[in-house]
This record gives sequence, structure tokens and C-alpha cells, in this order.
Amino acid sequence: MQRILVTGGAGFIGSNFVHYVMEHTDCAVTVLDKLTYAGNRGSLAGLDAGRFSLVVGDICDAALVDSLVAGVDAVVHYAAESHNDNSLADPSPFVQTNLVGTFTLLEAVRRHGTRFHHISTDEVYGDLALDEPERFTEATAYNPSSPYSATKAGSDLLVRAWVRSFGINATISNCSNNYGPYQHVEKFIPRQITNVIDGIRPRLYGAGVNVRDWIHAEDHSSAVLAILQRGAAGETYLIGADGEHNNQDVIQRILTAMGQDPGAYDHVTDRPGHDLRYAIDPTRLRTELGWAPAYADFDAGLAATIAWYREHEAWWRPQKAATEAGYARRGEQVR
Ligand code: NAD
Ligand code: TDX
Repeated sequence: MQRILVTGGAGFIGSNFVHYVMEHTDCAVTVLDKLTYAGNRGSLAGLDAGRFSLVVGDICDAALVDSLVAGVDAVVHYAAESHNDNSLADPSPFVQTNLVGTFTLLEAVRRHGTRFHHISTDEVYGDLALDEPERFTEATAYNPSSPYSATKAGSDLLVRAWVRSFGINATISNCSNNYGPYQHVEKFIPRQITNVIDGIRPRLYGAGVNVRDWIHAEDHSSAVLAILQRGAAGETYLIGADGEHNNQDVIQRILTAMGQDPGAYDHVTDRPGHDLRYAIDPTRLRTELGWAPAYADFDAGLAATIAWYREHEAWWRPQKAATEAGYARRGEQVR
């Protein structure tokens, strides 16, 4: 495998993966990205132009997708509309990009016989009770809650159907919540870090008891590369790093790490249909592919992420005011 097409490579996790592949392999990488509000050329700055190129375009553009897939050995598919709150305000682009876009890519890899890896989320499984002892596994039934997670679940099922019906050479990974550099300020952790930098109190939805299973984006990248190189055709792998924390705990850790009073946050309007808990059992990935995360210490990972946002204000500043205005427009209020 020498040439990889990475869709959504100008987004948060895609750009982390591109940097990881450029550093750890000698592959040539082409990114196909529409540069929506969530895409940022700056996230791909400084890469070796001899081995890297960016094509600005839509994964729903069948002719463009076909021509790009024809020239590569593998496709890693990150492009998506990714934010639950946006999907509640307007589901339409989620249906288009996550379902029609994935379909368009599947038809191209079917024509060209190209290896395909589909990036998905643990949200396809719905949520768990706080005291549920069994975490999500590859056998857990699909039960998505939001327009976002329903379209991701649908895209996974398209991939499974193309494997079974047409024999495409594809794998799927479902990962837990990522944090790290290059994450859009609409998302929980960078929103709170940049709020504190701006002197705004962090904003906790509802009571803040909801649990997410945090993994550093670099660990997600190393897992995807392992699956791409050693995963079994047609199989699904869950990616997680045993990082469960409730949202209140995460905000308190961020405030403490930034030298603030850990109680200096506000409770705001809860998200409708808010999933209570996600938790991944990564046994298969660890035992079958020998993968292990490098970021075992959440506070150290958070500290590195806080430092990154402090040092890269020019990267996030242009999005900050419009993102906060969007939350206010959609009715977020301090409770
Ligand atoms: P993101 O919103 O930061 O980036 C998405 C990228 O896709 C952007 O660069 C955007 O411009 C691009 N894009 C959107 N529509 C496109 C289209 N029609 N054609 C081409 N490009 C398009 O998202 P992210 O958080 O990096 O998530 C990437 C993938 O990982 C998604 O598939 C998401 O479901 C999955 N995932 C995310 C998380 C998480 O915690 N963020 C966890 C598990 C899985
Ligand atoms: O300001 C906030 N306050 C708050 O309490 C925001 C933005 C979020 N939250 C809560 C909601 C969630 O319980 O924090 C948690 C994390 O929220 P998000 O960052 O919006 O992530 P989530 O909805 O869990 O989904 C993320 O993980 C799975 C990604 O956005 C998805 O793309 C991925 O599939």
C-alpha cells in the first residue's frame, strides 16, 4: 500500500491521521475535502508536497471520486458532518454527506477493487446506563439516537452490505470520543479550553453526569493504521482507550489545569435526546492487532491539548465568535 486517499483529511481526526501517516510511513497521501465550516487548510500546513496533496471537492461528486479512487491503493474515509448539535438544528447535510457520500465512495471502490476503511463512531450503538457493566463490543446491536448517529449507523450498514453483496475489501472502525489538536471549537473540550482563554465560564449541558470515553486523536490514528495494515477483510474493530469520564469531571480538570477555580463553570440547557454514556471494550483491537494507546494519562493529554490551543490561537480564533453565536441563536441558556 503506497498511495492513500483520505477523505475529510482537513477535519479534526482526518488531519491528525494524515500527519501520523506522513510521519510513520512512506505512503503518498491525497486528501479529498470539501472544506466545509469544519475543514481547515491550516491543519495540513507544512506537509511534504512531494508526498502530499489536497483536492478540494465533495465526496458526493461521483466523477471526481471515481478519478481519485482510480489512482490510489486504499481509501480511508473520515469525511462526515460530525456534530450532534448541528444535526438537531438541520439534519439535511448529514443525510447527504454521511449517507450519499459514503455510497458514492463505495461504488467507486467497487469499480476499482480498492481497499476501503470506513471511520465510524461508538454512537451507532446508542447509550449505556451509568452502572451497565458490559461496554460496547463488535457484537452490540445498533441503536442510534440522533440524526448524526443515525446517518453514521446507516453508512456503516452500507459498508457491510457492499462487503457481503459485492465482496469489496473493506474494514470498519467505531471509535469513542476523540480529543487533541485541530479539533473544531464547537466540540466539548476545545470549546471549554477556548472559553477559559476568553474569560467565558465553561458550559456544561444539563447536570453534567453524561459519560464519554476519551481517546487522544493520535491513538485513534495509530489504531486505524494498524487496521489498514493488518485488519481482516470485512471485519469491524472498536477503538477505545479505557478513558471514561463524566462531563463535569472533564470541565473541572480543564479549569484546574488552566489555573482556575474548578467550580467556575455554568450549567446550560441540556441537549435534546442527550446520550447518557458511551464506553468501548477494545479487547479485539488489543489482542488481535496488538494495538495499545500511547496517551494513558488523561490529565497529561489534556495539558498537551490546552498548550496546543494556547499556542495556536490563529488557527481557532476565526471560528470562535460565530460558533458561540450559533449556540446562543439555538437557545442555549445558563440555568
Ligand atoms: P470534522 O467535522 O472535524 O471533520 C470533517 C471533515 O470532513 C471536514 O474537513 C469537512 O470539510 C469534511 N467534509 C464534510 N463534508 C464533506 C463532503 N461532502 N465532501 C468532502 N469532505 C467533507 O469531523 P471529525 O471529528 O474529524 O470526524 C471525522 C470522522 O470521524 C467522522 O466520520 C466522524 O463520524 C468520526 N468520528 C469522530 C469522533 C470524534 O470524537 N470527533 C469519534 C468517532 C468517530
Ligand atoms: O458545550 C458543551 N457542553 C457539554 O456539556 C458541548 C459542546 C458538549 N457538552 C457535552 C455533550 C456530550 O455529552 O459534552 C459531551 C461531548 O460533546 P461533543 O463534543 O459534542 O461530542 P459527542 O456529542 O459526544 O460526539 C462526539 O463523539 C462521537 C463527536 O462530536 C462525534 O463526531 C463522535 O462520533
